Amino acid sequence: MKEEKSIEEIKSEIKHFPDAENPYKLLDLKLTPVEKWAAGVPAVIAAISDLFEEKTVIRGTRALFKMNQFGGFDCPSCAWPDPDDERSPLGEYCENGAKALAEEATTKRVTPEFFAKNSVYDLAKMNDYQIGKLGRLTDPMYLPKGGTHYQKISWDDAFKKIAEHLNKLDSPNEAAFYTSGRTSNEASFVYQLFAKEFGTNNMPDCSNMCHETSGTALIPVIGIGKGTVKLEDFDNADVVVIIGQNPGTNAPRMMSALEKTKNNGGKIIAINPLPEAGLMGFHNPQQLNGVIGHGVKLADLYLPVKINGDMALLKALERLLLEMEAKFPGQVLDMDFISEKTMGFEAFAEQFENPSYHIDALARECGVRREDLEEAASMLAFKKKIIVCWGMGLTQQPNGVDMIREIVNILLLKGSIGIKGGGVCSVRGNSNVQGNRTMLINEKPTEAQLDRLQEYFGFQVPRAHGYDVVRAIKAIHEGKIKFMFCMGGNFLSATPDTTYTANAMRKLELLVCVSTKLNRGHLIHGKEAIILPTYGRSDKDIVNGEVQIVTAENSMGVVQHSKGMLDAVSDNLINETQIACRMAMETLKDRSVVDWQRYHDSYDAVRDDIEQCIPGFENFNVRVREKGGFYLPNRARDEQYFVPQLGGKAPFTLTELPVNSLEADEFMMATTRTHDQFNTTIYGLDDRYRGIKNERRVIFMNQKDIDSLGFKAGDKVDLYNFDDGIERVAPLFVIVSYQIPEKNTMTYFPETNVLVSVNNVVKDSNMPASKYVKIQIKQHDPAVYKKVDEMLIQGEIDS
Ligand SMILES: Nc1nc2c(c(=O)[nH]1)N[C@H]1C(S)=C(S)[C@@H](COP(=O)(O)OP(=O)(O)OC[C@H]3O[C@@H](n4cnc5c(=O)[nH]c(N)nc54)[C@H](O)[C@@H]3O)O[C@H]1N2
Ligand SMILES: Nc1nc2c(c(=O)[nH]1)N[C@H]1C(S)=C(S)[C@@H](COP(=O)(O)OP(=O)(O)OC[C@H]3O[C@@H](n4cnc5c(=O)[nH]c(N)nc54)[C@H](O)[C@@H]3O)O[C@H]1N2
Ligand SMILES: [Mo]
Repeated sequence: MKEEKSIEEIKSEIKHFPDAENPYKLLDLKLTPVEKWAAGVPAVIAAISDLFEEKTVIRGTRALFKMNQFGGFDCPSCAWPDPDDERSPLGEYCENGAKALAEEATTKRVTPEFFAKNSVYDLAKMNDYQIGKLGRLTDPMYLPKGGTHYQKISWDDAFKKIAEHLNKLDSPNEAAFYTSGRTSNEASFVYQLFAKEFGTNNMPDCSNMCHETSGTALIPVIGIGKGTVKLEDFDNADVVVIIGQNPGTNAPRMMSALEKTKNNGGKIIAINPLPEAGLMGFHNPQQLNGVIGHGVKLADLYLPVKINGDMALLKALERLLLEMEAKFPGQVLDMDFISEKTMGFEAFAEQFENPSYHIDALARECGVRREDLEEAASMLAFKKKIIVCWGMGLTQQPNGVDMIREIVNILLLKGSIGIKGGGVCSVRGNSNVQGNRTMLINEKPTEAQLDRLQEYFGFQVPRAHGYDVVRAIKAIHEGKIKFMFCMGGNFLSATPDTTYTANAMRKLELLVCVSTKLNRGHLIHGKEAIILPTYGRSDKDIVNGEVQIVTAENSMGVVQHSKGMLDAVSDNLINETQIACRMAMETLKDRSVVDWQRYHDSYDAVRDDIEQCIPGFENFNVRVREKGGFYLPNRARDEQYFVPQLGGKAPFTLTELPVNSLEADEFMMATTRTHDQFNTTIYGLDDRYRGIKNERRVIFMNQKDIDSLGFKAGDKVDLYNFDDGIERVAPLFVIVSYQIPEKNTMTYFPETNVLVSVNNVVKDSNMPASKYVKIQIKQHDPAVYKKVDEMLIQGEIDS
């Protein structure tokens, strides 16, 4: 296999290598019809052709059939659950799962020879798409102070350097330990235990950008920070509401669940500024009628809400439900449930005396016609089995916590939580992000959790809360964090305010990234940097000669095992659990009271101790080997027992309507995902369902706004944000005319993260509000490049 490629060779292989003079040169955008159906034949073809491109056909297809099967491995893509009982013989995978697998199963390799040939400076000129296509990392690499090239380092020496850096810090709180959401339960548990024994709760994680808002919202109102439905509830639901989520792209297997809802007579309401293909219709690729038939129409009602208009919309629905209850007493609201299981109903109902809560005012505010709001309310009025699903469209709004509590208010009115066919469904993102939290990866663990660890292990656990993602970025800037360890992820590209964050990362004394593939986060680095290569979910993870199982928790609280089956691309990889153990042993040495070697040698040993420290894992090693795994306890779901401090009741929450004002020249921008990416991993350059081919630097706009600015579709523009009085610019985007509410725009992340101020955060959860960014749109001016932070493209500049 030829591996030592030069940049020149890569250039010739990868289409559209950026031009150093004009780094943002546009590709050749083609518009195709916007699709009204998700999945189906093109999906399967696209999936398979992706595997071909990666030259991993046999490896890939063999693996594809093991993915999400009993005894197989868990798809590394999203966190949507697998059916508890039957698994499709055609494979429980989707187009995007196949793409994720193709990225991971690639046999292309990024070797020490490759790093010797290509400087960090040159590599950083590539974009995320190109970097991702280089292949899997094969060996630990080290970038010395002032170095231009990453060099091979032995694992022993890498751990020595890490330990040296950690031990010379003035305080353990000068270190931060980030986690992305793919890390297994076993690795997560060991990793957080090390951070705590080292002495810090600085554990920012991708939840801080994803569903932190959901947890923050739910714990005080239903007593648990997770959803309350099981997959089978979708079979029984009367109505499923999907708000701020794009299932066709980001949780494609959810489409099969929605299809069952429809087949059983349930209805779907979709609330989204964009009429996403996956909300409108579905062809099931795993059923013959899906392949050749007409598919299923999904949304019975589509409400084109304005960005951040959801609160007004939810309040309108509540007001209408209260009015209907007055007309049909006892038939619309569940008064028994309200009186027995909730608190604060009177104050809740009274708020609707506020004149700004008049239906016409609320309709104007959310941008949805009054008739449509009335239709939505009447679809809910006489039904009880209601599921509300949400995603980033709500959690990444400044008032996301309030909006999710407003959803709970509606479900409390209807008595719909903790019943068959009803409940809350926060659709998680990364495949084990929920499990990471269950394993105590959290910058603010509860006292009870810490007490239990302290009691079991006998060391003094740190009690002070640590930094979340946004606070960590600021702390790095201020010199309060000097060492950062990233267990997976792409911290630089995933986080907001890219220029600001990049400048922070350069100040770190040491940045360590445990990764499967090279990404931008390795190239905008600290004064020293280390890359540690590891296994992906589909790889065989061999310890003491045996292929191991690891466990993960899906979006519905099911813990299942996963067993990789592909031969690793290099024999110099180490699994994440062993990496954490070796870091712990080398750093803490005799200071430690934990038997790290025991964990290092056996995942079963880790699971035994998880069982001792975390509720719900009784008999873990036995139960996890059972077909389909097991559900973690969830009293809200199973017993309608909500907040313990309130005697198990759930309180109604009084929230406020946000004030959404824009200046005449301002537009609201939400950042979203294409159908061809997994977060910062860019599989391809299309967004097929939205009709975009071969370009990511596009901005979706309403035709009226395009006209009022004097532009035409296809015009080139630069995007600006001026939060906190700082000019932020994302150069060279192409205007696409789209069905989107006026004054609203949509772009793709990570390209527009540069426009999201680090101070633009969600109240209470402190997540970046990356779906609520005020921008100005100006005609493209080539002089803009002078304003762009060239360091992002051109490598290190001393700070
Ligand atoms: N293939 C694939 N799968 C993935 C991922 C991926 O990148 N690729 N990422 C994974 C991760 S980590 C996550 S968190 C999930 C994310 O999955 P989603 O939550 O679906 O994420 P997004 O694509 O960011 O955007 C969701 C939707 O919010 C809508 N939206 C934007 N603003 C508003 C608003 O103000 N109100 C409403 N009602 N809607 C709004 C957008 O139009 C979009 O349809 O997917 C997971 N699965
Ligand atoms: N503007 C804007 N920003 C956003 C979002 C948005 O909607 N808009 N979404 C946010 C959300 S929801 C999330 S979850 C974050 C995601 O933030 P992250 O989780 O940090 O980012 P990913 O892109 O998922 O991480 C990809 C990298 O993980 C590594 N990797 C993949 N598999 C493995 C593995 O098994 N082990 C290890 N160790 N490494 C692995 C690879 O090197 C790959 O390059 O981004 C957030 N950022
Ligand atoms: Mo996420």
